[in-house]
Amino acid sequence: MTSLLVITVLVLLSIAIWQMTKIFDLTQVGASKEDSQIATDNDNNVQGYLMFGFLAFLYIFMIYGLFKWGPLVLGTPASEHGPDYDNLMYISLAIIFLVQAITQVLLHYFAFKYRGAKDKKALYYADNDKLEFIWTIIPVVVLAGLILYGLYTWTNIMFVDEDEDVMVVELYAKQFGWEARYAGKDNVLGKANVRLIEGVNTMGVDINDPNAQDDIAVSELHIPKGKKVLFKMRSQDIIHSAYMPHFRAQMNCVPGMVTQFAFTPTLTTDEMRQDPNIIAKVDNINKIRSAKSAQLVAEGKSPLDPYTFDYLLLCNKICGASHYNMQMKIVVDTPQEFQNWLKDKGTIVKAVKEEKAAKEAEKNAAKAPTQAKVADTALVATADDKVVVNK
Ligand SMILES: [Cu+2]
Repeated sequence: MTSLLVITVLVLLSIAIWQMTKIFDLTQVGASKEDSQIATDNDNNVQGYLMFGFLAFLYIFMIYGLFKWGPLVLGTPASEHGPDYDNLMYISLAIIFLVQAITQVLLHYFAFKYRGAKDKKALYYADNDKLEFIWTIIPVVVLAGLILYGLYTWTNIMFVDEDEDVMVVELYAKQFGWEARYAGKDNVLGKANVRLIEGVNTMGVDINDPNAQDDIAVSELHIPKGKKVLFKMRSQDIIHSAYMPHFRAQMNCVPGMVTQFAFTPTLTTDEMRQDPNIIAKVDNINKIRSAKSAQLVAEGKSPLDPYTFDYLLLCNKICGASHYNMQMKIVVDTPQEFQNWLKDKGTIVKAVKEEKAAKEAEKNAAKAPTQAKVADTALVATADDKVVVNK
């Protein structure tokens, strides 16, 4: 609503300025004034220097952006393939940065140098094969190199050896949250289908499937350091994207199909909390939080909790109103801690059976008092000689 109001005000303001310039022009009628449609030397000079002004703006904004937002980059990668991924990105960024820095200067300088002047004539210059060859072949070589390097990195990251000892974990996306399922001892996920979702079986696991018998559902994801984890992603409703930025991992979750991504975590949550980059980030966030807390306390509200670092699984597809909050905590444990954490988690099959039994018991309990009630009603009816039917 506020933005609509702001846009309306801006539109009205521009119309007002436009009308005022028209009125101003009308008041100048008859005065001696240069109003030719052809640019004069003065016009050309102004345009030429404006080009330089724009170049200065581009560079100042670029340097400002580097200092202001540069520290927001993700920092130390926490997965085995993370450094390869970062190298590819930094090399691509460095090339883009260098090329744009050079071409911007050339573009703006030549626009200034060859600005219009009264006695200057344009030179007719048909073509130059040598020049065209140079400015075609250099980008071709650089881009081909970059693409090949990208393809090589991509296949390395995405390749999962079927015989390799990997731990299979399912990530299930839905508006607006995540659930995870461990494949259990057999390391094979049981079949699942959205039509089987019922009660505690929120992921629609087929509890009659032999592979599903040892599957475990959790709402907080733990993974062991140094073990390759193969994530199988599903979605219940629309396209989501499983995004684990610290591990440099992202994969779309598409309804009706299973997608996958595998990586090996290299730093436990505790180790990552000791990382100088993360310490600096956490300090910065807590500085912002304490300023906000002081404000909240002044307003008589409760202050914010201090922030501690945790790995996160986020959704990276704008999937609806609460998309921003679609996240799940990830904890990287040492292998021993992970085993301890997992060992007392119950299976989905067990939870479904327990729910069924509880429902059954509830039904029986509900049935018993109803029978007693019927008997009472019958008694009342005979005593008062009235028919009392199920009030
Ligand atoms: Cu989402």
